[in-house]
Amino acid sequence: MQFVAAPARLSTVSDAFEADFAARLHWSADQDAAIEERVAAILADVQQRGDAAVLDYTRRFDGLQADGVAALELTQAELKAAYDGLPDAQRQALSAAAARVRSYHEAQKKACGESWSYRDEDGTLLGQKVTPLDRVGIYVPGGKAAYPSSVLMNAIPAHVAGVPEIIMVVPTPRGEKNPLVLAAACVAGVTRAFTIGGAQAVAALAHGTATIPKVDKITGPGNAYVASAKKRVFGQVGIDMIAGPSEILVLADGSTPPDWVAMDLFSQAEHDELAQSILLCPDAAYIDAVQREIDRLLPQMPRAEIIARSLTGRGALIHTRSMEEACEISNRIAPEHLEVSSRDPHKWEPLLRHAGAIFLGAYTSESLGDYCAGPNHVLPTSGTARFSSPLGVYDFQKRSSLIEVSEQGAQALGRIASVLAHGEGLQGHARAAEMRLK
Ligand code: HSO
Ligand code: ZN
Repeated sequence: MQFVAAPARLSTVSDAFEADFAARLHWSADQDAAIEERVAAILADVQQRGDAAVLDYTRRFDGLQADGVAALELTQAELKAAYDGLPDAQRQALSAAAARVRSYHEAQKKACGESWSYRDEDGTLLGQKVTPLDRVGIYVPGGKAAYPSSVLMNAIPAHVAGVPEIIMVVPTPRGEKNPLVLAAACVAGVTRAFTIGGAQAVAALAHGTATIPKVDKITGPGNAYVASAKKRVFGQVGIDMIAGPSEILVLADGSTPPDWVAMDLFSQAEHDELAQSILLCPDAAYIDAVQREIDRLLPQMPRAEIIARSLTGRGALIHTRSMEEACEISNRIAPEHLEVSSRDPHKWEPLLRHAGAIFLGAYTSESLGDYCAGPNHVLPTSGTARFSSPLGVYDFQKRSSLIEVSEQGAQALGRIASVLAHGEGLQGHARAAEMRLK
């Protein structure tokens, strides 16, 4: 079967550019009313019947029979055995990736995850106390999107944050376990793991059952059912983000071998036919060269069909007037992954404001970031990098303000508070402040 990957060819000088650009970029995760209804029913059922409901859905959706939910728990010994049983190359790669992801998140914790305080001139102490969450749930998809790397990217920052209990759930259709996923759970410091999934697993984590502990926050990717369930339990528990299809934007000055760039575009396109791969470049001949490499390389790809659909449906090769203009357009898109494939990436980086992760220079393939560079691969998608950040240690921590007012401080603050409290008509507030005045 021959597939054709024909990303749209756009040019900023064309009158049609704005319209073409908007049409390519537009995408909405349509809320499927049937899914919403089914998820609502599952959540209610699990909340009411607990373990019994979880067992029923696991039997029905995953074809997995068990006497009780306890039988669906994976023991630490089983996780360790999966790790020990991996082929050497996989075990070493997993450990090396985990070590780098851990170091990165430790640095992140040092830089922005520590408590701080100061005393003002009255001797009043003010500060912020940072504490880890008590217990978090990590959702790991099963089946075709079972990524061991995502186990690392969710569990390691939680572990580094100091979360004492990390509960992993992973659907395991017909009981077929993915050894790399179990091994990743072992390396990443997962505390308990259950072979359950779908909306029923999200419900169990959010509300707790006799067997599944109730958590404070649920992170991790999932299908439409999982996404809908996470949205619904938000408020009851925290959630990370609702991830859309993967995206890559390559900003190229024409100095990188075009087959490297073509393969980088494939790397995200192969995730999903709704994934988005975009090239921005001021050199028209280079864009032609990348398209030629796309045509040449596609037939070699096992996932050629998905790549072809993704590139043809949502991909774009955009000719710009300059690199500066390419940077502006990139900011408008706010991609999940942004590769600056340039001889001089540091010249352009200051112009780039919105992106989940920025990969500088020809050697920094986005795929290295997906597995082992160190930074998190759970990133804002669908333009949400305009206002949100990669998953990090900070997602598994919270902050409490600390205030210790000195006797002297109470005099100055008491007068201010008293005036404002009277202004709000709140006598109790005013008098509490005034009682401390000398
Ligand atoms: N690129 C994905 C993460 C991933 N890639 C996992 C390979 N495995 C996030 O957008
Ligand atoms: Zn990827």
